[in-house]
Amino acid sequence: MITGITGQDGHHLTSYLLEKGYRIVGTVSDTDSLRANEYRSLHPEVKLVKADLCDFKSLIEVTESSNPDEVYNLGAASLVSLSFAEPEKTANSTGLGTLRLLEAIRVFGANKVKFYQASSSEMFGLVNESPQNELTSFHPRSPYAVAKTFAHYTTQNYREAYQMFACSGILFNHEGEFRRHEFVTRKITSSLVKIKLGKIKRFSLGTLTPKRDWGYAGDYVEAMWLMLQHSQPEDFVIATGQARSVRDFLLQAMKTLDLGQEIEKFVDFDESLTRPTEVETLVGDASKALNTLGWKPKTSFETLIEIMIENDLKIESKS
Ligand code: F7E
Repeated sequence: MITGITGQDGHHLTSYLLEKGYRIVGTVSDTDSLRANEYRSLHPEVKLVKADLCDFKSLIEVTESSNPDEVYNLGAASLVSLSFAEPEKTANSTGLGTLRLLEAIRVFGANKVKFYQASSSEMFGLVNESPQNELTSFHPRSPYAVAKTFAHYTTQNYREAYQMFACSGILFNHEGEFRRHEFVTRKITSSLVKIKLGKIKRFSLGTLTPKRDWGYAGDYVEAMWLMLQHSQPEDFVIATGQARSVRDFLLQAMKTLDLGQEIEKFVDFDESLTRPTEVETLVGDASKALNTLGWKPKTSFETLIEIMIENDLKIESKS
């Protein structure tokens, strides 16, 4: 069972698990939404069931009816910037939603179900060491990160209190062809592609200095699965170990599209795209995942950008 199945990671995880012969049930809050219909057209063999992380009854029902062996909790209000405008909604779905789901699983078979929680590098926030690993302390800097931290500790508590196989993957930024346009990487690749095709002349960004550890989402879903096949439930950092700034991403995307290296030609600064509290630099140390699970990222920063640009070129040339 996968919550948030119509999101970026849901798409990649679906393909990965179907290849392994899994039968998948995905939960969506609205079975008729555009995203649900898009998802269905790509994965018609997956059953979508209406359930909402903010509605405990629906989670009890879907857990009982689908009787899952593994649960991947990918559902969340995942836009950090939006969480400042909607802090309560974010805490409800991203934070309390995880608690509701764990409670539903506890009621219906705690001993059998393996639970994966999508934790986030945003929990490290104002970091006190670099790179960050599983022992680095958290200092969340947004309502989103606070909610994810609550969900992370709740998962740990259910593991310890009820001996559940519940673990968290602390995933650093991961991007790809299914990334939504609100996130900076997709905004950059799709806008530059539109510029290349002559559809727009310029676009706006917030601050270009923050650094992130950007990997490919297709590589990261393998780590989720590996965590649930491990002999015991443990938390793992999943990252590439390399930090690049938003500016680095922009320049590499411009290079890939042969658009030169003059950022000012295409990009305006927009103050409204900055955050009340920013996370300056995140970079992960995934050596525990390498040593314990044998996981390591396969896709380079340059290839990730190529994948995203190729995909945007296909979409934008058609429309
Ligand atoms: O921002 C800066 C922005 O929104 C990255 C989510 O998947 O990864 C993601 O969170 C950086 C920030 O991702 C724009 O200020 C500049 O410093 O793409 P983002 P994020 O906040 O790092 C973590 C691991 C998650 O868990 C989250 O769910 O880019 N930035 N200009 C901008 N960001 C956006 N969105 N839009 C801009 O115009």
